Amino acid sequence: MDLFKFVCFFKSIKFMLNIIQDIELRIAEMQLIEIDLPQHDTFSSSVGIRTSRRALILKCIDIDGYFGFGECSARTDPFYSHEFLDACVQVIRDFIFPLLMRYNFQPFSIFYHNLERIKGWQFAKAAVLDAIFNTWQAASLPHPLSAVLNQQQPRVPVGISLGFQNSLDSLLAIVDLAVHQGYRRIKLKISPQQPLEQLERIRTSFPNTNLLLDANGSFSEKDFRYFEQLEAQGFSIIEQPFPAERLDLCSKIRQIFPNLRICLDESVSTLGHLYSAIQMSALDELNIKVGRVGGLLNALALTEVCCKYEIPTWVGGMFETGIGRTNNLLFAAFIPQVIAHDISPSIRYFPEDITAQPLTMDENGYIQTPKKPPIADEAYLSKYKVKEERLVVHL
Ligand code: OSB
Ligand code: MG
Repeated sequence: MDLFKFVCFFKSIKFMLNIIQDIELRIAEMQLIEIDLPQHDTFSSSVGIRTSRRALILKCIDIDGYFGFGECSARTDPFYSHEFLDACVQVIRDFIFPLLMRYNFQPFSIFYHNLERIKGWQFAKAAVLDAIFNTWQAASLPHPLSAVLNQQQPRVPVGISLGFQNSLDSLLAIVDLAVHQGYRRIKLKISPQQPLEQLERIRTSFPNTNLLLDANGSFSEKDFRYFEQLEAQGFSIIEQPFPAERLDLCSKIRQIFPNLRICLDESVSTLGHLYSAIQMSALDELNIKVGRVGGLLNALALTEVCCKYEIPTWVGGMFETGIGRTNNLLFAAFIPQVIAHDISPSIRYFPEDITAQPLTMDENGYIQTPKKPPIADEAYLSKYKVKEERLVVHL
């Protein structure tokens, strides 16, 4: 399909790393603010059901008083990945923050290198790094994205991810609404229990809509018949059909059903995972979530590899608040030739978002690229705050 033709404009991240590696860390405090933000709707997928978003917002303050925000986008349970919010708080408090204190007032690269000693915990690391980078930007120091040579796009094309619905009628209705709102792609959560006739009805009712199916790893080798039917119905892409580590099954269905593209999500949280998936011919596309892959620098490195291998990539979401979504948008604005990123406007998720300026989408399915990193509205933060912990550097 022509739409998937991908042109690579990405320039080496080595240039960017050179610029930021010598920036000295000057951290005075890291605040861990847990909020519970009511959602508009219940969101249901193979991963679980949720009516409010418990989120962890990080505020990093430097010794001159400049500050920046990051969001830890892990869920509160270990049903998407092993990481969950309370455990991330513990990892940040007991392991990442002590490293920060130890390597404070030294070049960033020393801290970043030592961060590798902590195995995994990508969501926790990503949140800390985002907060640090945004603090640099506030202090007029280079942000990793300001040092990337790609052109920043003025607006970002977006799509919506829709959870399970109780009936075919309500599924048809919400897809219709999303199409009319202008979303450039509709992602539907699926599982082996979902009747294929329902998906066929959606496919034939919206013949010109970009539809993506996301299974969150819920299928197994017993379900190959299901994929045969999806391919026959004209579906062209499925996200994370099998559990994260079953790249073997992804390779297999790519051989059996060449018209069904495989997009990976949960399978790839490191560069090593991506290289393994490429070697096994297990993917056609990659959904990059900055949190899942351990932060912006890894996300850029993965983007670069995908460009090299001509694997289309786009930015995924975890139902973030305006903080995480603004950070995601700023990253997405540097990826060219994308059909849509999984980043919806604030109104889709929460009646009240915690950023001062809610993110809005135009009728063509674009969100304007934010001018600056996100700032949380302190009044909203305290309104929805359930817990707060301050980690202070002893100067
Ligand atoms: O698999 O992409 C996923 C949300 C939580 C956990 C996993 C996923 C998702 C989404 C939401 O699909 C996308 C969004 O933030 O709009
Ligand atoms: Mg997914």
